[in-house]
Amino acid sequence: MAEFRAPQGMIRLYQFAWSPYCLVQKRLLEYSGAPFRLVKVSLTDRSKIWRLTRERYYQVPLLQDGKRVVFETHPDSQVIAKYLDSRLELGLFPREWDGVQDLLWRYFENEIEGVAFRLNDIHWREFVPASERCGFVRHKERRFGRGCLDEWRSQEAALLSQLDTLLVPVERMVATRRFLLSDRPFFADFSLYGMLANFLYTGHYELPSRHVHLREWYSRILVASHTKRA
Ligand SMILES: N[C@@H](CCC(=O)N[C@@H](CS)C(=O)NCC(=O)O)C(=O)O
Repeated sequence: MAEFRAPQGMIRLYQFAWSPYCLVQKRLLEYSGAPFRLVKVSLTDRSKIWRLTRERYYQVPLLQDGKRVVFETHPDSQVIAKYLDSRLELGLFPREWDGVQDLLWRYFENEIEGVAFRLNDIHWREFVPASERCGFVRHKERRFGRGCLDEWRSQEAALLSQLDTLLVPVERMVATRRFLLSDRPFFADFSLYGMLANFLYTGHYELPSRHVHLREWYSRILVASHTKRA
């Protein structure tokens, strides 16, 4: 686990508001009921993260808990969530679902995220601060090619239909359960929530109307709060 000593203080989540991966951890912290603080991170200047991790990481989210600094170690790791799960006893990774949850969060944080963030990014001018717009476009075009943002706008209908199809297995999962795997949320529920909260961030979109159980699940996970089990 990537862990270094840092100044005293409560749980801090270093993030920017529409990041799907930050939305996962923010909802998870809200669910836990533990006091925490959000620390806004610039899209382009990651020097704060770089310094806190002694030049080992520059992505968000990053968690600081008193003297501990916790961050991911590879693209599909869940170091922060597992740390919070054990620290706050949330029961998000029950042994009987080991492996299944790994498959689910990989699907959510790659397949679903890949379509959802493109749809949200179509509306980038509405949420990227003016001072960061150049850095934002530069970052996207370096990764996805020149003109990618306009290209995604031209593909909006196809991307929405792709997302609708990618959510069919999820709709079937929550057709018979209150949450994805059980009557209470596990980590996979928060993982999916973050990807969909990013998609819904600007208010331009709604969850597909035919996925009625998914829409009910979303209103449940949005307000779920942890109750200590006897
Ligand atoms: N697997 C990581 C992914 C984190 C990630 O990709 N964060 C993005 C923001 S959504 C980031 O900071 N990308 C690097 C950059 O913006 O320079 C996680 O779950 O935390």
